[in-house]
Amino acid sequence: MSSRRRFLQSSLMAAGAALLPAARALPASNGAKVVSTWDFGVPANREAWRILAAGGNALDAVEAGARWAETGQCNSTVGRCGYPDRDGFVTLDASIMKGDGSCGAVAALQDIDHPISVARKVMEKTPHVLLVGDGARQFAVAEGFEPRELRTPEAEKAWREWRETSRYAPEINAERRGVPGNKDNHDTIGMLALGADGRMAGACTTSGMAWKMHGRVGDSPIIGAGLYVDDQVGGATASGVGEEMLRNAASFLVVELMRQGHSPSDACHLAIERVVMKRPQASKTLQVCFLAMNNHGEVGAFALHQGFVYAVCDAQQQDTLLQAPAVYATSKT
Ligand code: SD4
Repeated sequence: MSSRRRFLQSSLMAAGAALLPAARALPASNGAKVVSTWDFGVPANREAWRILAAGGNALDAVEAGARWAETGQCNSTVGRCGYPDRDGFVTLDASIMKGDGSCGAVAALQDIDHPISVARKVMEKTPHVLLVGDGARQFAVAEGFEPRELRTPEAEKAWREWRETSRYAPEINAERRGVPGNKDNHDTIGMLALGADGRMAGACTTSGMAWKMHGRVGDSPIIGAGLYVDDQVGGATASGVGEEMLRNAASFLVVELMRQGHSPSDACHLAIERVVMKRPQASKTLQVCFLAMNNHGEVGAFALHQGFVYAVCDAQQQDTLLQAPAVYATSKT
């Protein structure tokens, strides 16, 4: 089947299809909204919504949602339980950004299970935007974060199994496709929130690509790649193989496309087309996903390959999970 036909088919199949109905509705309150990547975005959004529904701000909301993803679940792609790099180290990346341009991030952080909160401290307490490696860890400890072992027995077992082949080949939506022994090697949480005051914030946190080279940093802690927010326009976040987002300054690109008048959905679609245009062959085997929300609370998403889902929560709808349209209907070509 031609790529074009696959694209049309998947767009028709996937566009806006609600996978889960709204479970319950809170009293319409304040125009606040939170969105996040993947299915674990549903419980993460609930944490963020608790804050927004009580009139709290978008920054506190995204930090709370991301913190839930980091420790409230045991997931091989975010925070505690994250899969290690090829040398066996769990190294975490995270960024946080307010719509006024304030931002903070950490990369290749070890032994600290809430990188998103360390990123917030970088934003609030240092003159810098990004701290990495040992320096990030030292800063976290000085700020009162308790170091702990992040590598779980399950992650260690998966790593030992992986070492039998030591093959680095990110699978598209691996867990969802039931690929044996290749669980969830990319599923970052990216979250965007709009507060009742019209201010926005975003957070992005991940253990990065499983089995990456030691020292590899992905898009998630890089402002403009894995996350970008501007109160004047809206925000965008990304998931998937971070090298593609880095090459394209992708989240910034999505926000700038919205600034030019594109809807969040069109902006994500155009950014995906840019990824394809840059590396047409690689695009057939990698997953890249964008999620955007403008400052009116309109939401859109687009992925290279079908299977990217995102969660939406506001006063009218909680626990809503939507499937993003994609260029390729199948995860393998
Ligand atoms: C990275 N973008 O480190 C992250 C991984 C990810 O879905 O998003 N996985 O490249």
